[in-house]
Amino acid sequence: MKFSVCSWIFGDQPIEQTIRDAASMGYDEIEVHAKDYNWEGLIQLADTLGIRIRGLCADAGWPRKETDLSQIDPSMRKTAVNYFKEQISRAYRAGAEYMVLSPCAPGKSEPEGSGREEWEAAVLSLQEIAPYAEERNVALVIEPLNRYESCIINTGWQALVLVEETGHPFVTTMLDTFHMNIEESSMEAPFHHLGPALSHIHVADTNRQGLGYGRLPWDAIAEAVKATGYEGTITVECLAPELNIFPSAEKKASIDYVNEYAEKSLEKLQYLFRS
Ligand code: LER
Ligand code: MN
Repeated sequence: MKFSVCSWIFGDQPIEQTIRDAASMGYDEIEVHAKDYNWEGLIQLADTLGIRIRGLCADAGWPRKETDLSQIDPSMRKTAVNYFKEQISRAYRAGAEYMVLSPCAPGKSEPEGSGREEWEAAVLSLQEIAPYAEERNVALVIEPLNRYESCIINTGWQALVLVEETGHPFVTTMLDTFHMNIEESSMEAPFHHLGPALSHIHVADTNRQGLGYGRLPWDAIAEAVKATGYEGTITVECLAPELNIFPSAEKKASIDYVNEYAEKSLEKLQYLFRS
């Protein structure tokens, strides 16, 4: 099992600093946001520090329609398909093996069409970008997001149906414990249900803080993951608490929270999976 951390949780901190910090914390890998970076330079830096950029996380978000593969407007959907081809090119230039993405632009919680239309548009778009990803050896990992972030795929089961309908070996799926806590009726069953179709995992606690800072049953989750035989990467994706409007004795910057969660979550993962 490899452990990694998402770069986007560190906000506007320079990516080079984030790679250095993740390496010194002891992470095996870093999942980098698919921004317009100098990828050759980042690969070199990561190599020097002994950390690997094995995957990217797509740079997309509502209301940027050009980043929405579930667009029911055909010409806008075409723009989104081209946008994602560029995202895949970035993954290729980064030497990444996978890219996490949601075919419904994150934050699009209401469909513009019937919902079914968005689903069909998403399948078409994935079928169009999958061969492009295959040529570049980048697996597309569909992430189910909670209802406030996606209007078409909220659960592992729905993601699996979408993957099956898309029918391309380079389109796979994953689970994120933060979204699971909102949408799934069990924190264990989806791991068993996806089984070999599970190709990635994101982790954060109930409040999206570090592992152990909320109420998720980490021992049971780890047992479920082990039982599937999953041996891929687990990526930490935790966020700082919302800004508190009440005066507090403790004035701590968001980046300090994120660094603390990233460190403590890695310790927890090592304890759960390696001890
Ligand atoms: C968004 O909530 C999320 O979980 C990310 O992995 C995708 O941007
Ligand atoms: Mn996630």
